[in-house]
Amino acid sequence: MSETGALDSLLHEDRRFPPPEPFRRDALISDPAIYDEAAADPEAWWARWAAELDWYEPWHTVLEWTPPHAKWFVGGKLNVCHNCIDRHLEGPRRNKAALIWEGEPGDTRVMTYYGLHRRVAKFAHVLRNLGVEKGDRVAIYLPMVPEAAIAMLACARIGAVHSVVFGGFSPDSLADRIVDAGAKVLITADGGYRRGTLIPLKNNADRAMEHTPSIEHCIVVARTPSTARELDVRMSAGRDLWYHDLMRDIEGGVPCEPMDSEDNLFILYTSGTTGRPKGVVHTTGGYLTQCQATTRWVFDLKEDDRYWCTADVGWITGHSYIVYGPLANGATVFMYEGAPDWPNRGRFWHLCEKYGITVFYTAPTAIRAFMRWGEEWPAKYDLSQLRLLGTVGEPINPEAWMWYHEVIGEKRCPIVDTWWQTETGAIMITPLPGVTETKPGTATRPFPGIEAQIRSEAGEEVKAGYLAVTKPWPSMLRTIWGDDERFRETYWSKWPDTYFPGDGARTDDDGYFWILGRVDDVLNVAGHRIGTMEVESALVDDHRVAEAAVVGKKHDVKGQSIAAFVTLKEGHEPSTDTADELKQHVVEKIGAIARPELILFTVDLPKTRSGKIMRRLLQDIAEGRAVGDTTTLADPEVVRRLQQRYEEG
Ligand code: 6R9
Repeated sequence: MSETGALDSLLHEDRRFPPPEPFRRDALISDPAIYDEAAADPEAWWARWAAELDWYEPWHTVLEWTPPHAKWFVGGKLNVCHNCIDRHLEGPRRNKAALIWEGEPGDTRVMTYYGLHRRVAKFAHVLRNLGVEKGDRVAIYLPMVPEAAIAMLACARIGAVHSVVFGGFSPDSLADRIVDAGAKVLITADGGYRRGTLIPLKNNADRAMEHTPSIEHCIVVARTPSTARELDVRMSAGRDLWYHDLMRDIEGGVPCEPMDSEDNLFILYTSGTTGRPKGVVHTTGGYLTQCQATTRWVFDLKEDDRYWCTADVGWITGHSYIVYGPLANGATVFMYEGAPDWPNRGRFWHLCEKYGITVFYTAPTAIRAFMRWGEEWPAKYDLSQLRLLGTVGEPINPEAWMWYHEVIGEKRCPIVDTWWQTETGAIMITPLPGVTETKPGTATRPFPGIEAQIRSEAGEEVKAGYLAVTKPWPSMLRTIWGDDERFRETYWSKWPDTYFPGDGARTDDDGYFWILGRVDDVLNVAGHRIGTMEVESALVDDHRVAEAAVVGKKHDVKGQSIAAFVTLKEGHEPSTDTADELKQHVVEKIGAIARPELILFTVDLPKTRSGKIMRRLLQDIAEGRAVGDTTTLADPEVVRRLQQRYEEG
């Protein structure tokens, strides 16, 4: 189907799903009046949410807005760890499961709020003894084990700023992030499991630490059996310390550090349009307020739910919807270490049955993989405990939505398609499951208290154009770590005082938002954000490559895959081996998530007369479409040759 054909059919999607009556009856929110109430005075509205947290000192001003810088709950003091753990200890949640965890090999752990508190308070003490002070940065490079959450919360407890780096990133990517943040301590593990093999995290960390002078200590969690000799873990005396030794030797925990509402909570790196990832900075009071509010209402979270978000804690979804949002609500969070297809393609559904999961939050790319694996896998398991389903990370195509609704939700569960970003910190556009009539493929409406529009380049409100967030919101990023200019330039320069998220969108007759995907040079591969320039830099880093241009290519399961057009330097010949080596080079430079699926060698790249590579044309070629307007090209012949090569395979 042509691009416009696909769009038309999307916008004529007229299947509608009002909240199922039994769900609506029990939902926390079922009255649409809530939208008007919030819109009437968004600041007062958010202040009511903030008041649900424990504060050591109240704020004097809800919002100070000096665009593009916002401060929320100014003057207030609180601690995120206290709000996620300590305050639940008074009362029945003390013995409630906070974290239920299963490792890929099938090992399990359960931590009550009491047990989580004890570990976090002790580990916070460990960090402090190692000289970590309020405001210091701590890098976390862990698999999906409870210690990842423990480490994040321990940082929050003492006011250290964590920077979690996804365990799939390469040593180079880890080193770049550590250097940029100036982290003092690195927390990692000997290894982690992925589809039955061990990922050598400590070895990766060692390679990274060759380039990170700021690191004073590396704390290593023993995740794998001591018999896993293949990992060959080496501990450098003085620098490297085992987590279990430190925890055994420490006596007692430390109390929570009262933090200013605007003190930094964490940095999380994400891809942008340049080769260098940006450290998105989130602060304390506003972030936790919006995490708590959205987790409770979007997921209709109740005391006895078993909640599972399948993201990795290395991404924002893991930060806000595995750790901070659910724990702030005193929920029971299920956490799983491994892949959905190990040891077989029924693993997730087995886990849903085994743990009685009631609320399940995953990504469209996973849903498309499940569809492809077939209905027989979920059919083997009892999914009757599920009552609400969510998606995040990329637009969900209506077919995948319908499959999710029918096969996993058994037509009983509302689906919340949630649009948001690393930068927004928490959910922004989403149905409220007891209120909103959903349609497959749309994230529907802004959450109460959030204001968004679709705008033209010139800033007029239009039916199709760019998504814009028109009012500040509590969990918004405050800046880019060490680069406020880039913060202004990237998000606030398109229109005055308005946030530009980088997504295209359309609206329909109901005023619903249909998010169409990135309009900048950022790819979305299996829900992971990857900058085209990052991949291009990794490619030209190979001594044979003269120039590279990277584009996204439609992919049935991943949404997009990476296609790279590469010109080689004089004296190097294109070959399948070279293509494979270049793919591997990208994996080593960035990580497996950035592996190009296709490398096409070319003697020239299509450029404008001013020398800009025309990625749009390359994307047309990669996706096998008729090539668009070539009149601005310096040499239209280049495109013809490329297309020919592409068709020859
Ligand atoms: C939370 C997260 C953000 C980008 C965002 C957009 C895409 C996320 C979406 C969606 C359509 C949704 N995106 N959710 N597109 N519908 N429900 O994914 O953060 O990794 O920073 O990615 O993902 O393009 O701009 P992040």
